[in-house]
Amino acid sequence: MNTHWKWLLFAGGSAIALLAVVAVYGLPGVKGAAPSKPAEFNPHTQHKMAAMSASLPADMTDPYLDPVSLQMSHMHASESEQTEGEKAVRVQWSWPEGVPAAGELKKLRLSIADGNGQMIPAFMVTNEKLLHLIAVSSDLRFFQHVHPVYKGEGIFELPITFEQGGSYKLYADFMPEGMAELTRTGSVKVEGAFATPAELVSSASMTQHAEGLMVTLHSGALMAGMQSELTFSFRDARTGKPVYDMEPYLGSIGHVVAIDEKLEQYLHVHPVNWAATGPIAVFGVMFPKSGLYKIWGQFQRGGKPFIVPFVLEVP
Ligand SMILES: [Cu+2]
Repeated sequence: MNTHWKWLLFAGGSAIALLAVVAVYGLPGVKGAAPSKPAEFNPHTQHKMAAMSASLPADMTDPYLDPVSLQMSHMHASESEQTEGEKAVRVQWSWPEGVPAAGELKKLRLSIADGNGQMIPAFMVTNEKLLHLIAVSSDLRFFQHVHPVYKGEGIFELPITFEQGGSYKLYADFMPEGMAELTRTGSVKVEGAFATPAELVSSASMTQHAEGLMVTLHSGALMAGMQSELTFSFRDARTGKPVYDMEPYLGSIGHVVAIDEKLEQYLHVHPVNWAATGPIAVFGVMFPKSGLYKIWGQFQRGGKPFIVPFVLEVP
């Protein structure tokens, strides 16, 4: 029942967002001329239009992009939607071999317990893993997305190393059996040399080269609190041709993590067109607050996973 509500709310929110997009951008194909007949409501087209709103070139389309997959796309339960039992779930972060200094490999342990202090015995697989751990330096320069191994009895472990000294924030995404997917945070202070924290500035270009590809982030009309889309497009860097042989990374065409400069907002988003192999990967996002966000897109091609980071101002 709870899940149904979330879906209804999400579908409703999406519909409003799509209508807003139509209102702002108008209907494609009817520019400058009055339409001979009223535009029919076709959810398929409507959704494509939302993708097109992110000023996508004509050769960047995905015929498999449809509203069903939009609803199937993954959403984390926000704090307010969580049950009392979910809210009570705690992660204890510990370093059984000591806290690592820069460059040292040390074991990180996560112990996950419910509100009664009972270890949580079982977790569901999400995106091919039982637990996803994102670690970022406080200036968002360093980013890791790793998968601690389940040892049973609510305990996950992973040897991890941090390139530089400084403060790191840790985010664990996991789904205890019978609960929604939850995110819990921790932090670690890593001794050792660290460079002056880099100031976060908006990316000058929304195109980057990675693994022989030209990857472009199309963000369309973003606004805090509004459902919108981030679309990544992939071209061969030499020929400029759209690329159709992207490979699944952790079960879908890609993953996006977004964190704001104050490290208060955290989004882990899965693609709408999760089964696509290019030339675009579309992510439904809602930035909870305005501000400067760093966005890491994770993709794979030719057997090689890669990360493309961008920095975006969300009004
Ligand atoms: Cu992961």
